[in-house]
Amino acid sequence: MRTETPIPIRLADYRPSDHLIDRVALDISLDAHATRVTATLSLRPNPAGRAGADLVLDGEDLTLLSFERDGVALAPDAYTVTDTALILRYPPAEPFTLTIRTQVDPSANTRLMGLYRSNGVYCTQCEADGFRRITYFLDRPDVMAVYTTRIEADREEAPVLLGNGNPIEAGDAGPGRHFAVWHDPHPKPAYLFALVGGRLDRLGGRFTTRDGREVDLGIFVEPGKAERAAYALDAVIRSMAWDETAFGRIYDLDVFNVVAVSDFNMGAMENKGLNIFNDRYVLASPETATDADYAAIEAIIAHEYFHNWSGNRVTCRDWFQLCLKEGLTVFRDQEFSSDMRSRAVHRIGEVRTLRARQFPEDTGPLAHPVRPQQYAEINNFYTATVYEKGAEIVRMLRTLLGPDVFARGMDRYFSECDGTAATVEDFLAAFAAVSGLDLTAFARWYERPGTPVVTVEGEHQAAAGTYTLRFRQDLPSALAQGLGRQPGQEADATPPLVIPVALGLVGPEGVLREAVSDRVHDGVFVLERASDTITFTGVPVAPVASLFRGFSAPVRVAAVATDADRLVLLAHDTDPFNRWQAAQDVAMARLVADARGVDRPMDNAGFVAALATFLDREALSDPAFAALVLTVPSEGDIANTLGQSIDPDAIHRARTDLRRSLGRGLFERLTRLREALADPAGSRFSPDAASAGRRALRNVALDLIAGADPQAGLALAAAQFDAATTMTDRLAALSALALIPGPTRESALSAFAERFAHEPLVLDKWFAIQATIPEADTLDRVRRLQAHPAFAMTNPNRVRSLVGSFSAGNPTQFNRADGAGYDFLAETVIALDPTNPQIAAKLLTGFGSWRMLEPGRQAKAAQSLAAIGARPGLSRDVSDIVGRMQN
Ligand code: 0A1
Ligand code: ZN
Repeated sequence: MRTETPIPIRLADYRPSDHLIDRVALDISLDAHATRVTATLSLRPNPAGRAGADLVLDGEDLTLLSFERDGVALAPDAYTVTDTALILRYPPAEPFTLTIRTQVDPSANTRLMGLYRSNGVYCTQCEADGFRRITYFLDRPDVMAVYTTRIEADREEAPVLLGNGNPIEAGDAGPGRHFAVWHDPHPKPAYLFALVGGRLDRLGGRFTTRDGREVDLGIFVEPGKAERAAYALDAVIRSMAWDETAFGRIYDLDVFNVVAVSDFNMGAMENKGLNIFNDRYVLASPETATDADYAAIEAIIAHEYFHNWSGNRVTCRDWFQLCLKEGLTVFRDQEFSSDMRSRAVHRIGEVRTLRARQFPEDTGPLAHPVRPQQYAEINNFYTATVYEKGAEIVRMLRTLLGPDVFARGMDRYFSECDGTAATVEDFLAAFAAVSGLDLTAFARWYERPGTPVVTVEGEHQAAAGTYTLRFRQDLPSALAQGLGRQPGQEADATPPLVIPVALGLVGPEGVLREAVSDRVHDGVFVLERASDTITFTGVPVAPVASLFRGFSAPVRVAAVATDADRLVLLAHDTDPFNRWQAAQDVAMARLVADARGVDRPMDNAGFVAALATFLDREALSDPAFAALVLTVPSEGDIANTLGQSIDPDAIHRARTDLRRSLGRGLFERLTRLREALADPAGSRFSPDAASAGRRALRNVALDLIAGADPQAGLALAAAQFDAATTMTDRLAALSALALIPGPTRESALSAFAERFAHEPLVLDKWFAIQATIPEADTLDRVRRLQAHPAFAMTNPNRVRSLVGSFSAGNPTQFNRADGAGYDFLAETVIALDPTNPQIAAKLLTGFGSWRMLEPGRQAKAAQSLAAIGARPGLSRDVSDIVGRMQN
């Protein structure tokens, strides 16, 4: 029998809190097993709430030691303690003070929510609802208070004591103990509370804000690793400067600290003035971190810093508004990275991530609106839809309004909503006010799940010199069927979305600049109806339409195009995104045909010739872009394009065939390119985008060479593996070797493990590479690796790199026809659920696309899901996902 489905919380039921908390004074005495917390809360009834209502404070896994009101111990019959709350009956109608003493055991906290210990360091994680695991509180984001925190600890065990805001006092606290007091003047919700206590090294820096504030910067890491924090510190400084110029946002405290911990459920957390990070997004050195790691550190440091305004100064009224801070902050960090690196290359990366993670989510059983209407467990909504599609909505808004009006709208939002807990409506109201536009129809993007499909048909009228484009928008078919509609009916039955279509026409010689339409402004046509037609004049030759330039809307495009059309775009379009897309489309046409088992394989000669011309012209001037053009779509991309009756083995064969064919066709060129792109002897490592681009192209070339001729690939990869001076090159070589069975691979894997035996973050890469080998004995290998001394089920990074890589990154072996991959994931989810339900639920989303599979595999996946669902005592996190997955 399945565990009961948890009761959902609904947006429609939102009510303001009956009470408010203005000030919080915390006194926290750290102890490994018995940490004591005294919370003094200044409360008052909320005029917007219900007068005379009971005060219900949230609490979880707390031991209540004492409870006073206005300095007087409360009689036991004045309050009730339950598993989830402390309830004060008949609270005063005037402001009052509660003093609550609780005790918690940080060492027993394996969920990593609330106060816990990571490698002996005390740290906290309170978003979304972890503060209630520290003390009883109104743990909801619309209750905002000013916090003063006194932290006391053993001086030896925790010489560093950090809190939110600015440090105001420190000193001795009896034999062997010391204390620090932190005060945060900015009112904040409890989810932004943080403290850290531990033995940590500090890399310090300074930043002077535009308004003259001298900010002390500190990156705190495990002892001995401070030099690995240099890139993160540099990224903090660049983020602070960028937010001043790009968004006019200035930092507002005297201190900004970042702490790296090794046990963390997510990437990082934007606690006010005290960001806490998963150490993989802080620590970097050329020997241990890849170029992708450096880029991720830069992006996540920026993301958390940018939250200081989009999230902290303006926070969310309730958790349904999560996209208000997350979508906007992802948009802001994407803009930052685009300014720091190549905008075109970055945009392609953003879209690849969106399509790889968000599109499948939006197509499967876990689909939800960017602003959900209900949830059973909010921790399950930190999703690609809320983050990545949320960012696309903000981007569309900028495309629709233009950069200047958009900037004015952002300013208005920040000034109107500063210090408040806001909603998506507040956000849109700021843009409506500055633009004079009615954004009601645009707001549907927040409410409608599913990736829309836009069908486009073009027709050239040679005699008139005109070109017509007919557009239609539809709900994705699965959703439409869910609503009981027939294909084709959707368009009329559903209010349309507002879809910005950035577009242009391209002829055989280049972009047709004379082609104009009165429906296209600044290169953008706005599709606001279910269907619409636009006409260009000044089109003497049959053109190719370049549609959704820069991926101007998160939709799937259905348009008929020939290889020849696509190759015109690759050669002549001015939009780099669509040039890349054109090459991907040509590749995908072949992959899909092959995976579907067409009788006659498509000819690749024209494609190879076009790629050769492209490489000759551009590979050396923009290697990062060339690397993307040459990258064969992933097995996941192919599955998403096929959409149903997926056979992962057929997809793998198709991709292997195309890799081989392109590698053979371009073999000499790729070999020459690798030589031309080699670092000059003695050159120093730089993580900048240009150097990373050269490494990327060299390593894509290696992959194609190995695909064409495994023996040649083996020799090149083995040599690169031995000679590598960067983790990027060493890992690329190891990845190439991992695809070629035999003793060279095994000895390279051993050498790597030995060299990095004391570098857990590097061993994560080693776990991941092995978990993604597309061979029949990989599952056995993964099971063996679970017993490796460096593996630990208690550490989220280890679990993700071994088990998560297997389920999310190894389509043929996770989806083994015998169902053994599914059984393994189910076992792991069940084993992890009691200690860390959040990570267990995340792993379980590996089943997210199970309904797309061919019937045999679907049946096996359904069995495994049923086995999980039948376990008694599942967490809310896991039962929520398993329940939605089975619907
Ligand atoms: N707000 C963070 C994400 C985050 C959410 C929940 C967490 O709990 C474990 C941790 C972090 C961000 O967007 O970076
Ligand atoms: Zn965020």
